[in-house]
Amino acid sequence: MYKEIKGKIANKSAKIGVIGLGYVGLPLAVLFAEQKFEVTGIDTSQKRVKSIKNGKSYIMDIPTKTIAELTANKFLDATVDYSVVKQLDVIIICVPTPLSKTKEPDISFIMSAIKNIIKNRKRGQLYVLESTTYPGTTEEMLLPKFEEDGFKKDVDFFLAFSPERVDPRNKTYTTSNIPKVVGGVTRKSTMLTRELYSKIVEEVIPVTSSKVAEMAKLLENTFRSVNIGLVNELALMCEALHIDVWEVIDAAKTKPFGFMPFYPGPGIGGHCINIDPLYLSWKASLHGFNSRFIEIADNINSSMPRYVVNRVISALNKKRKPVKGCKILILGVTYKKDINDTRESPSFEILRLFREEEAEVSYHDPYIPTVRVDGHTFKSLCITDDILKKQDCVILATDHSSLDYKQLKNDAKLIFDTRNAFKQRGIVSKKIIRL
Ligand code: SAJ
Repeated sequence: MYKEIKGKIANKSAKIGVIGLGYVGLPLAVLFAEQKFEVTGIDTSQKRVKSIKNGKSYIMDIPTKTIAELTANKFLDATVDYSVVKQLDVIIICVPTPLSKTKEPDISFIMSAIKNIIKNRKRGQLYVLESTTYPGTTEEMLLPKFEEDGFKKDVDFFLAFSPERVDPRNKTYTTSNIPKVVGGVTRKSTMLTRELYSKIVEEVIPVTSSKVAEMAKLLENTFRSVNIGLVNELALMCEALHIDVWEVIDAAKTKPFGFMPFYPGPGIGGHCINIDPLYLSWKASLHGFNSRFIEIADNINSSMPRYVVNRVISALNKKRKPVKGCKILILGVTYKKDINDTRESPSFEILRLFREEEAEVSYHDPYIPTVRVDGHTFKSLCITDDILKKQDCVILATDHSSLDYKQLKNDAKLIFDTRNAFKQRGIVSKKIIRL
């Protein structure tokens, strides 16, 4: 079986399935299809499947022209029907791994995909999990499932983990030039997975187990969460010490080695940095290990929305304006600039907190027409001089490049800048206060 599937990967006759056609799965499917593999995407969303079948892209980084060409040339197809699995040789799983309501790992999407694969599998297939998860998931949760009915690893199937490192909107680093770590449940599985990804990625890094590959990914994102937590705490410290934290960071980053700048902000959004570390701390806690850095960073980062609201309230107090009834405009509800992803965005918490304070709160985001917070639907306000002049405070929560920073500075009475976006553009004014 090993020689057979290795040969199919080598001559690109291997039929590839990608489960989960989101910002990770679709670019991956496209890359294999562009290398002339026959790729079938499997997704639970009829809408996504229909869009691909109609040659249309729904991912900002993939032009519709690419999808149209690949589907027309039959290198790319999509379906909601798992029965296609029996015709496939390689299946890559890129489904979400969120947190449950109690902030514990929720791998139900992975396990549901595995169940459907097993119902339709054939001998000799390679399975690769890309969804970010806690160390041990592949070996402890997936391997026993694939070994059911007497199937044997390295004989009847191959299994590996390879972390996704997609950074949406990043023009420099794309799926094909970001080094790819691969770790199998056996050496043969690692080698096979390395063969597979070498067809689409410039550099593939084999490691000795799926656990190492799972852990490497979590280190990458925990590193970010902890350092963002550190710099958020430094921002609070500098406020107390009357030191400009932004100038401190700019000075520190002149050190050409041994330092990497992170910046304070209104909190952490997205589906990676504030979730992945909690997958790690949860797993560690099962082994009696208390990951203090992860916990402290999560506490600090989660407290930033409240800190922003408190800073604005005290700025309004100085102008003898009680926050109740004040007009507050939040600029940006996506979790980072120039993207249309609002998942876990701290702006929602800021909106919620100002509603609690009975302020008249609204938002504007060029990418997001409406949002729902606490059952209330907000529509993105259209920015006019008049609207800006009526605000008691404008909060810059997401520094979208397309915002008109000069107009904001001219018309707003008070601006709270959580991203140092104005100073970065050479715009300084007494009415602009910074995190
Ligand atoms: N943030 C800060 N200060 C910083 C950096 C980020 O407050 O110095 C905030 C952002 O505003 C955002 C959140 O943290 O709300 C996450 O930002 P991020 O830049 O880490 O962006 P993500 O969540 O899209 O992280 C992804 C990750 N990619 C993958 O997991 C494959 C991460 O590993 C990348 O390093 C990151 O993109 C990136 O560098 O853009």
